[in-house]
Amino acid sequence: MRVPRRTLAALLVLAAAPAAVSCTAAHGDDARPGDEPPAALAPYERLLPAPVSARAQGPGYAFGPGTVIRTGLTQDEEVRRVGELLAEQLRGPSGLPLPVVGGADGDGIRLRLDEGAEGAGEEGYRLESGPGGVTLTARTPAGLFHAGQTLRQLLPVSGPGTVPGGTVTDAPRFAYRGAMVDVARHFFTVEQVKRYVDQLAQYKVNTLHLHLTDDQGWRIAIDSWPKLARTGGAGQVGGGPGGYWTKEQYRELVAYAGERYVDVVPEIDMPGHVNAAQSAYAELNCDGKAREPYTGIKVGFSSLCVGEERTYEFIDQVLGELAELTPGKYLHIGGDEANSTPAADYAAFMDRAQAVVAKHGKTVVAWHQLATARPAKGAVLQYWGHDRTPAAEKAAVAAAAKAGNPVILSPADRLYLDMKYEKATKPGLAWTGYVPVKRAYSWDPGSYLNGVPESAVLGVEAPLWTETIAARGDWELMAYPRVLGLAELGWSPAGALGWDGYRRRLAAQGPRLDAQDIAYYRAPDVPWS
Ligand code: TNX
Repeated sequence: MRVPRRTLAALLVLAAAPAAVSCTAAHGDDARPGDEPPAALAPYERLLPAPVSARAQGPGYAFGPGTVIRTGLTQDEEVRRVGELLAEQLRGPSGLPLPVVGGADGDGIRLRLDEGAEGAGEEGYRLESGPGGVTLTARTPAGLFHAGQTLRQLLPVSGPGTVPGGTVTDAPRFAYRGAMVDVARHFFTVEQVKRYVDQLAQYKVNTLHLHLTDDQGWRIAIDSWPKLARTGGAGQVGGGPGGYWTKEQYRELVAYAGERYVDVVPEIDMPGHVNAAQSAYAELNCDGKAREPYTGIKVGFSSLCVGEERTYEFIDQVLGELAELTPGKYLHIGGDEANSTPAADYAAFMDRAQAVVAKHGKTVVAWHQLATARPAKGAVLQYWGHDRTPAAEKAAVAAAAKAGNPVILSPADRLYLDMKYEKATKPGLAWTGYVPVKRAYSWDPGSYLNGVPESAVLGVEAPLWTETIAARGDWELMAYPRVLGLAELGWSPAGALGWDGYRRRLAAQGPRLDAQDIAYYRAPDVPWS
């Protein structure tokens, strides 16, 4: 068996480790309920996601009133911005002034862009801490941003402190590490979503997928079809007032996410899940009659009119405006649960929808049902099956992966954040069974789907469907702590994964989540302090 180079590097660090050196690679898979609570982890051992390698060595850097953040000699605007954002993030908990200055020499936190930094890739970094300061080195500003998030975890949750001496060398396993929010079933404001972006970016999640439309609501303003948002966005599940985002608000969210190196992937779900659009525009129905607004939680009853040319003018204009608003390379076109669209119509519709995405210069993402039709070259399939998904469906995904279509893994019985943890969980659904924290984490994306090798896996994503989630408390209860498991599965090398180590790293995040006022579920098999 070939040992991936990064894992090898981690093992070498372990093998070479003198007593003072610790490594985050953690093995063993079993929770042992009757055990003594495990000893507290040292700072370099508790990083989450676990880095490729980390070792503590020598004295550290006293992070105090005199600390400055130095953004290097190159006067790079973006590096300057990364430095400013890091200062802002560190000022809150530490209470220090942390001025951001140019230059590279002198004590403090030093951000260094080094295009030759070996092994760092697009997002990797190196962090070195000693008495004179902490140096963050990366090939890209994104790498420096991730390094800064690691630095945050090496500091105390509150107050000034010492960054222990040592080195972290790190890079992600997968390029796509995503979280999805369904703002269609229940409406959420841009401010609420920004809060999630902040929380996720600190754990190196780099993609925010927005499920913007569904039977119950249309949440994004489209100039050429103004009633989509105004009429189609008026309601939500349960009948409360819905809402929608203006283009300005959407742009603001995209920019905010972008500054945190989180790409936005907007989704317009079709040809099913379109009742909200069909309630706003009669012409989107084959019978020419507007639908009633829908406030229930059934799926699979609506379909665009596949034989009608006006349908394609509609998707061209909607996707055109969305492409124009979105700097990222992906547009998600749904394609799931089209139970009211005959198979041949579905395939014909998806052919045209994919062509529209290409025409507007973007790459298609769709739920994995697209594999049962004709996925375009390069179209990304988002797998949301589970242990009971029919073998033929899985085989279609494997065949598409073999033909070159990348796969995002969102197994519903692992990564669906709307699944209840256990019987007593108040919000949530349970159609895949319960998903405790251990189950959400304990699987390997690189070998999960038969016939989908690691090289075909673009990454992982945890969707938060909101049929039963209407407020921040429930959102956070369902997302946390499971979404941290997603972050680690997406980032950490396979050799660093393992429940026993993970549950201890997770427990160590408890005080951080508390300090950020995140309402997480205190899973009983995690040794929270
Ligand atoms: C399946 S996943 C759906 C959603 C629901 C979700 C509830 C997928 C592509 N479709 O429409 O909200 O289950 O868990």
